[in-house]
Amino acid sequence: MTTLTREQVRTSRRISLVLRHRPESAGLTLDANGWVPVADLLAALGISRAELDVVVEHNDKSRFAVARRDDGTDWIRASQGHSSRVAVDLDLPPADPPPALFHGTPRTNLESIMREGLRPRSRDHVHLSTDRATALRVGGRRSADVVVLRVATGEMAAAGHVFHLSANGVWLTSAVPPHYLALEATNP
Ligand code: HQG
Repeated sequence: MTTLTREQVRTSRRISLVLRHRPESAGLTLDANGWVPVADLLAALGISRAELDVVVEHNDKSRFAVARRDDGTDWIRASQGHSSRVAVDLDLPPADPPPALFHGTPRTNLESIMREGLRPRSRDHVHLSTDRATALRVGGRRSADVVVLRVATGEMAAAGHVFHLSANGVWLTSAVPPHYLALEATNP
């Protein structure tokens, strides 16, 4: 994968902000499922289609999806990570999770999480990773002292909790009650 230049990373962050959290900051409105016309995004950000395509294609987590509609127009959305205040329905089908998934978080959150479970906080969903290394990286965005929790997703699904798999491989669910959580050893 090509590494993005600093300018391209800046553009990618701006697109994340607009498509997940603050569309109004660019004068845009997302449709009910989080999509905006590519042409509108380009105009709002003052970038070319070629510049956008590089950022979409080489994004380290494939955060954005582009889809062509029947009328020939291209639309773009963030595949996950939206703020709840933007009220986006990703319209993903329920999916059967693997028996266990992982969540990385700063150690300072541990006590509260073990007491009240994982909550989506300002986002629409709790985000779960398929492997410990990814969970460590996610938690590591915020702290050097990260813990990884193992989530008994198989048991949760059996108990009726609903899961979705985003287009870029992140597992999403509404909340995780504490009794499905176990602290993982952090060393590989
Ligand atoms: C914590 C990145 C105390 C939770 C990643 C996390 C991910 C609690 C923080 C995506 C808690 C929320 C999301 C409780 C949850 N008590 N703390 N009861 N429940 N927390 O950023 O999962 O780079 O909303 O552990 O790859 O860290 O943006 O969630 O630390 O997929 O594309 O509250 O963001 O993707 O933080 O990360 P976030 P997250 P991008």
